[in-house]
Amino acid sequence: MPATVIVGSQWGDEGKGKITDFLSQKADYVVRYSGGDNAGHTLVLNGEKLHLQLIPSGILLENVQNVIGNGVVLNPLTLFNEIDYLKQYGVSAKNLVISDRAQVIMPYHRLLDRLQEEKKSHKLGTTQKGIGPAYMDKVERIGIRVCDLIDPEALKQRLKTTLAAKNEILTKLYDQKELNFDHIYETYKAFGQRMKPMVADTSYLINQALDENKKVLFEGAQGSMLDIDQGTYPFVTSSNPISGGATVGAGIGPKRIDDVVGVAKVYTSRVGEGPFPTELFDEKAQTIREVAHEYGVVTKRPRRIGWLDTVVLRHASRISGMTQLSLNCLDVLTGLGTVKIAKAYRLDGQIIDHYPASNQQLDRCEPIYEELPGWSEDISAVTTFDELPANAKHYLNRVSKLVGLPLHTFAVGPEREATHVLT
Ligand code: 2SA
Ligand code: MG
Repeated sequence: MPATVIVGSQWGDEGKGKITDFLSQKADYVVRYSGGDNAGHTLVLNGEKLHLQLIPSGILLENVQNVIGNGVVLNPLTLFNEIDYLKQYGVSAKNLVISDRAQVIMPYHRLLDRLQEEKKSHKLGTTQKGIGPAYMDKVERIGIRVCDLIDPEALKQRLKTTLAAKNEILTKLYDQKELNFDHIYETYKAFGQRMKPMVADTSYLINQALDENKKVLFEGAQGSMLDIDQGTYPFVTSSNPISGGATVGAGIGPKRIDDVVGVAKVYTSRVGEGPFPTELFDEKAQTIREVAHEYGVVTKRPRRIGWLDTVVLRHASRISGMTQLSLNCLDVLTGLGTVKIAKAYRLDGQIIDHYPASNQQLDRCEPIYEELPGWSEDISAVTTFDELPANAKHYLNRVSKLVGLPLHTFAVGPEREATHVLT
């Protein structure tokens, strides 16, 4: 696996951080390529849970070079908070490099994210981290990049123009007070100077590493169904979490990628608004939410829960060219009784096996389920596929068949050690 992309196959929180952490034991580089501190990656270190929002999940391993790529929108405040947080656990951030081309999340982005959400009649349920507004500035070409942040003169010039435009919006559209230039400038200039030793042309570094046959993992954030192009628009994030996002967001050519690992939970969760055909509202959903602690890492919101949807998984596999599947949280289904998998939808009397673009059509889609017998044996100590109860094996095989991807790993708990590779 010289270059492997790890992609969420659902609406985020599939356990990508754990798979990245697991695979990064053999990796030389771990690269974040999209999103920002809206991601919530949970890692387990010596039995203790660690939460990261921005720093790549390979940071727990000393020999791994961690990279924040150009496709990321970076909040310096979160970066330094996480560096200090990791220090408390004895983890050093000396192996972290930041792209000089990454966009910086500024205070007005956070503010505008909240104000925009408050004003909307149909809320998106964003994480309010300023992600959308920062990507808007990138596309509008008024963003501040890391290379500007570390250069006081460039920062002054860029901030002057952009802040004037933002203040106009804040005062005229939202009835807010103007933000003070000097305060932002001084704070962000200081951030830039602290960040400077970590900044590099990361595309150059990654390509060089690949030339030397080093193993590079590209760590996806959010999930395929939150992709700005291929997800449940407009209920999506503002970046491309899919594998194509790794080429753009890390500065590598598409032919560089060898494997694309799709990560999914054996059920579905979603946080925020938007379509969710297999959503459950009964006590099974409640049980799953409590057993698996399905609450947002960043916002603490309870996540919506539903059955596994292989229409979603096939869509995700197709748009990212997935080569293998990693299935997490098998233990969560233990003792639930009969389990269901959606294999197609019924739309206006027709059976369809692909995910429609139109939200109006999605509202009319009814999942067609396959019911499978459950299992009640405790599987938390299982280490090989063969040791699993027959019904659990059958379930995994069925998912793999319906999605059309070989199963790469399955996990029976949140720890790194609870993830097992199929041989
Ligand atoms: P945003 O903030 O602009 O990216 O929000 C747009 C939509 O994307 C969803 N989104 C997420 N969904 C699942 N997990 C995410 N990360 C955190 C986590 C979220 C949290 O790991 O739990 O703590 O709530 C994530 N980030 C963005 C978001 O809910 C909107 O639907
Ligand atoms: Mg998450």
